[in-house]
Amino acid sequence: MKTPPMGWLAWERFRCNTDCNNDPDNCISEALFKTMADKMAEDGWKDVGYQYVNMDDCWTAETRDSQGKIQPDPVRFPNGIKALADYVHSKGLKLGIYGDLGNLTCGGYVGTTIDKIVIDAQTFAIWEVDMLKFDGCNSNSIEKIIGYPKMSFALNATGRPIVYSCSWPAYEGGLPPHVNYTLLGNICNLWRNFDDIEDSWDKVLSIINWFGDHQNVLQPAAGPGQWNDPDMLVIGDYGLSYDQCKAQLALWAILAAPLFMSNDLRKISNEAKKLLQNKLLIFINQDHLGIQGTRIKKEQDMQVWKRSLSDLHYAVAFLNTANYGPPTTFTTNLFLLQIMHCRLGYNIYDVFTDELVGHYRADILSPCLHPHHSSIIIIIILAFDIAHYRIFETSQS
Ligand code: A2G
Repeated sequence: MKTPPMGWLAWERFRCNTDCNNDPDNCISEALFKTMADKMAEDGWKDVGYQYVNMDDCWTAETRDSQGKIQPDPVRFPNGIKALADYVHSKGLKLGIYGDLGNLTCGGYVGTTIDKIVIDAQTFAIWEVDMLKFDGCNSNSIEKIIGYPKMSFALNATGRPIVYSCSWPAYEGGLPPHVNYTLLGNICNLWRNFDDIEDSWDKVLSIINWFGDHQNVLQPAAGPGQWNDPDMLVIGDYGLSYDQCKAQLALWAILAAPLFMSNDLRKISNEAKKLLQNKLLIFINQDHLGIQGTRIKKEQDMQVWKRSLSDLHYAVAFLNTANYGPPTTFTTNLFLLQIMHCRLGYNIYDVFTDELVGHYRADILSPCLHPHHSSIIIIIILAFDIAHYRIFETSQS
C-alpha cells in the first residue's frame, strides 16, 4: 500500500440488499461483484488505477460451518468466495472481503470473535482474497485492543499479502488518547477515522471539516503503507451535484485518501465517470511521497487545501462551502499559499479542465467558485530542471 488503494466498495450504494428474488440485479451476491469486476475491466477503471472490487457486510450464511469456518450465503454465493476471487483475478483485479470484530456484523451477520480471528484469516487467505475491511460493531474497547492487532498478525502469518483496513478508530472517536495512530500505522494499511459517509453533501462536508479540524493529529499518521480513510466516494450516485462531486474528489486527492467508489458502474453517467477517471486527480492522489495535504486557510465559507507532491509540484484546492449566493472570487497568491518562490516561475494547471492555465511570475491567483464548489489546481514550480515538468506530462498521456 505504498500509495492509497483504489477500487470499488459495495456498501454505500448497495447496502444490505439481500433480496435476490425481487431485486436480482442489485442484491449482494456473486453476480453483483462479477458484474462490477467486468465493468472495472471493460470501462477504463482498471486502466486508470482502480483495482480492488470489495465486498462489504451481509455476505455470510446464517451460521459458521460444522468446523467453525465462516461461509458465504449459499444461495447468493453458490460458487463460494474462492471462485469469485478467481474470477476477479482473471480480470486483472483484486478482491476485498469484509469481517467484523464481534459476534455479529453491523448488519447482524456472522462476525469474528477473538477466538475466531486466526481461522478467519486463514480462510480468507485460502480463498485468495486480497484485502480485508475489519469492522468493529458488537465488540467493546478492550476486545478491540486485543482483536485488531491479533488480526494483523494472523493475516501476516498466512503468508498471503492481504491489505488490512481497520475500522477501529471510527469506534473510538477517531482521536487520541482513545486512538493510538502510531500503533495503527504499525498494524493496519488504512483505517476509517470518522463517521460513515452518506450520499449527501452535508455528510461529505462534515467529513471534510472533521479532517481539517483534526489535521494536526491525522496528517502525521498517514504516509506510504498507512492511510487515513475518510470513507467511500459517492460520486455517480444520487445525492451530490456536479460541483459537489468535484469537491469530494478534490479533497480526497489532497487528503491522500483511499479512492473506493460506491456507485453502480452499470449506470454511471459519463459526467461522473469522467470525473472519477480524471488522470490528474489520480496523479495527485497517488503521489508517491504520500504526504497528506492540509487545510491552510478557512475564512468564512472559503477553504484552501494544499498538498505537497513530489518533484516540486503542489496541489491546491479552493473550496466554497456556502449553501447559496453568487459565485465568489477568491484572491490569493503563492506566498499566502506558502509555496516558495522560484525565479523561473510557475506553471498552473486546472485539474478539472485538464488545462495549463498559464505560466506565472506575478503571483496573483483568483479562482472563481460557485457555492458548494471546489476548484483544484496543481501548481508546478519550474525549478532548475525542466525535466520534472516533462515527466508530469508523460504521465498524463
Ligand atoms: O458497517 C459499519 O457502519 C461500517 N463503518 C460501514 O462502512 C459499513 O461497512 C457498515 C456495514 O454494516 C465502519 O467501518 C466505520
